[in-house]
Amino acid sequence: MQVTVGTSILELVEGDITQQDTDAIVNAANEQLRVGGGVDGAINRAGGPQIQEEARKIGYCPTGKAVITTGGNLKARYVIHAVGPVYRGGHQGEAELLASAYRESLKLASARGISTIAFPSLSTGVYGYPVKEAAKIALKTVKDYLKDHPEIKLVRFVLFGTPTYQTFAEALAQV
Ligand code: AR6
Repeated sequence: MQVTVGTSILELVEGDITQQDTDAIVNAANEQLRVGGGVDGAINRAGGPQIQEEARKIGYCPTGKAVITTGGNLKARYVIHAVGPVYRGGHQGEAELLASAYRESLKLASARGISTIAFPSLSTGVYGYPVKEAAKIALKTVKDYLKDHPEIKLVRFVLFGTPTYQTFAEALAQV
């Protein structure tokens, strides 16, 4: 599923983010930038140890922010490590922190001349954010950014499994 925002494309696909050929893929990281499970584990396994070596040198990334490393052996040249919030019921600033994690990743892409980028659904695995709410925030934040930043030509959400894909597809129809 695809929509255009200005001159850019916003796309939803079901699949595995480690296989994407965008300039950058985004990792759902933790503040310590230590390899965990979920999409983080998959990206580090597929990309090799260089990613973690660079991440270790950076050392820390606060929730709502993002840092960038090599893509190692991945098709993508870069991995942007975004730290989404742990969901604690929705009244601890989670929505703004989730939006910020997407926005900061996009800002980093713009600054580095990255024009195509793939995101997973940040915070909706181990960090427990309800997918329906997270999808609306993710899509609105990306759409708003693309309106002002035509240098980003493609944002692809790579959703793991049909239920997550469907939830994003429904949210895209609403935002
Ligand atoms: N491609 C795309 N999406 C994936 C893949 C994949 N290969 N594998 C899993 N997902 P999570 P979080 C989906 O838990 O909630 C780690 O331990 C998954 O189904 O990876 O932000 C980190 O180190 C879900 O929809 O990230 C942190 O400590 C989405 O990716 C913590 O988990 C995000 O799930 C971050 O938790």
